[in-house]
Formats: sequence, C-alpha cells, structure tokens
Amino acid sequence: MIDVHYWPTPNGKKLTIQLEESCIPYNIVYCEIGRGDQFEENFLKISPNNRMPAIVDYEPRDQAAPLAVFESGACMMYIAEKCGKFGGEGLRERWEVNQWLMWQMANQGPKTGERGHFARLKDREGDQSYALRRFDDEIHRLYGVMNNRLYDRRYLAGNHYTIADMACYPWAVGWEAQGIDIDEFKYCGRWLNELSQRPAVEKGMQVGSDLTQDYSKLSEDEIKRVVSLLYNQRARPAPETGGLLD
Ligand SMILES: N[C@@H](CCC(=O)N[C@@H](CS)C(=O)NCC(=O)O)C(=O)O
Repeated sequence: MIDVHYWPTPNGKKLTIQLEESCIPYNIVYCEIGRGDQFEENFLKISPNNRMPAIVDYEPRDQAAPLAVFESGACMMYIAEKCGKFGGEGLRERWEVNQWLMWQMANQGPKTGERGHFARLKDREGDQSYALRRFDDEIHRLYGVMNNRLYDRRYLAGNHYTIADMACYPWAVGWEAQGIDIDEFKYCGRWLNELSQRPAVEKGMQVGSDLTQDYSKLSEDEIKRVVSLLYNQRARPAPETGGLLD
C-alpha cells in the first residue's frame, strides 16, 4: 500500500493518474495546503520542502522500512520503477521520458504556477503587468514546445504513453484558465483529447475534486489567512544545537 499525501492540485493529480493507471493500491492522506498541513512536523519528515504531493511506500521492494519520496517527479519515477510500467522501454525511450519529466518539473509546472500566483494577486498588490506578461509569454512558449513535440509523435516520449504525459496532462488541461487558445496548439489539443478519454486519467483527476476551494468565494479574512500562509513563506530556522557544528 502506498500513502499519497495529497491535495487536488495539478501536482497531486499526476500521482493519482499514475496510480490509477498502474493499479497499485493507494490510500489518500489529505494534506490541506490552505490550512497549513504542509508545515506539520510529521509531514516535513517526509517532504522537507513543505510541499505536497509526497508518498510513503509501506511495501518497498527491499522489504525494509517504509520508504518516503517527495517531489512529484521523483514520486512518479519511484512508482514507475516499482511497477515496471510507464517509465519508458529501453535506454533511449527511458531518457526521453526522463527529459520530458524534468521539462515538466522545471518549466511547465513552476511557470504555470507562478502565472496563477500573479494573476490571483492582480488588484491586491499593485501593478502586476510585467509579471503577468512575463509568465503569459512563457506559458505560451511552453505550449509551443509541447505542440512541436506532439506534431509527429503520439506521446511526449514517442510511441508510448508514459509518466511524462501523466505529469504534463493535469497542467495542460487547464489551458483555458491559463489564457491559452488551444486551437493555436492543435497537436497538443489532439493529445489532450486522447488522454482525457482514458478511464484512469478521468478517475485520477477526480480524486478529491469535491475539496477544491474556489478562492473567489472566500471572505476577505479567509483570503488574508490563506495569503499569509502560502504567499509569504521564508526559511524555517534549523535547530541551534545537536548538529554537525557542535
Ligand atoms: N516541485 C514540487 C511542487 C509541489 C507544489 O508546489 N505543491 C504545492 C501545491 S501544487 C504545495 O504543496 N503548496 C504548499 C505551499 O505553497 O505551502 C512537486 O512537483 O512536487
């Protein structure tokens, strides 16, 4: 059994899609980020970056203690290795998968996330026009990268559906809210359409969907609380004593 520390965001849904596709039994442990669960000591022991998702495998292959993994991309590589599926077949395809997974983790995910951040701040923190232009352009560029890749390939890594597709899908499916016209990226649109018809994708995307918070419906006080939790994070101090400097 694998515990998935999860909240229904695109990063979380990467893992529920993969687990549904892989038929591995899993248990959802909700990590409500708007409430601050990501700062709990027990959570930080498995995910020191105070971000979800993270997993704990209670039946690791080495049959030793439960094994925890944080960072969605690393979790996906771990699950792919565990079930021997979706990580690419053979040396070359495996490295195509790894590259596109890293591309997602370093580009599509963070840039889209930052765009959302500045779009939500619009009208609250003064003029955000440069930040919005910067991230709108970046996101447009990134859809172009995927579109060019998918123009003559069925999937991001080539002929096979892999964790690279599962990682990119939950972000790309939000194209409309990201200000993208998908007709401009028709190869990407075809791929989105194909993936959306997979029952496991549909099921993975639904996990916890009743819990998603519509921030536009929060009161001013609730917004202030969430903003102070999520938007003004600074370093957590390390312990003063007991470490390697003693
Ligand atoms: N690179 C990380 C990013 C994870 C991430 O940003 N998670 C967000 C939700 S999508 C989170 O936990 N936010 C909590 C916070 O900002 O304190 C991954 O892919 O796992």
